[in-house]
Amino acid sequence: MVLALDETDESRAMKVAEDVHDLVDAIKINWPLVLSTSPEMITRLSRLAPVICDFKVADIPNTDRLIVEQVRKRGASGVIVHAFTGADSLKAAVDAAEGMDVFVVTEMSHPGGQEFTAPLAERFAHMAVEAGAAGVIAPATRPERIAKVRSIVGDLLILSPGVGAQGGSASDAVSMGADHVIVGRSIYGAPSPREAAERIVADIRSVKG
Ligand code: NUP
Repeated sequence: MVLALDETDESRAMKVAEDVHDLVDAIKINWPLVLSTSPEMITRLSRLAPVICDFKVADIPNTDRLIVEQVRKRGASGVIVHAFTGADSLKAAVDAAEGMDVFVVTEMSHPGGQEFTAPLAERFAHMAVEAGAAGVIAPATRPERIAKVRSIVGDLLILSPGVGAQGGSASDAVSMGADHVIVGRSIYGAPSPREAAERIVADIRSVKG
């Protein structure tokens, strides 16, 4: 399970990370936390768990390269990028990542994800394979789409957001082929983040063994 730490209060964010770090496979951080604190958070959190920077990098190849290099220098283990910018941008991101994992967004989990990303999701999945990405992002809110993406990406990693607050279920996502679910508000917004994380881990174990 990947914790989406979109908490914007620095001390609360650190407290949640410290409380659950041994239960998670990675901590995913997005612009809200980086902008409310500093990029130094990437380095601090990476002492607790591998950090994935969900910056949805989507620019020309040179800018993608520059962003990915900085993410890597801060100590992240992964970065999330968009594919709609084209194969050249995606290749630049993968080349700049060196040992870091690049995850490519396929179909987004929110309702609006059906407008533009869903019709192109399979193409994005093929692009991820061709570019040599480590994995893709596919929606836990539409688990049947995870299965479709799995049929394209083979043994690439699939990370699935949309569990809990967006209505998806961790066990459904994993049954349909997700390697890891991404969970934010249902954990960091819970009265006991650790208990919430334990419930999700138990739900995943119920189907994964
Ligand atoms: O399609 C996506 N859906 C999504 O929710 C791609 C994402 N990267 N995310 C991110 O996952 C989103 O930005 C947030 O950080 C996390 C889900 O958080 P929550 O809905 O569990 O709070």
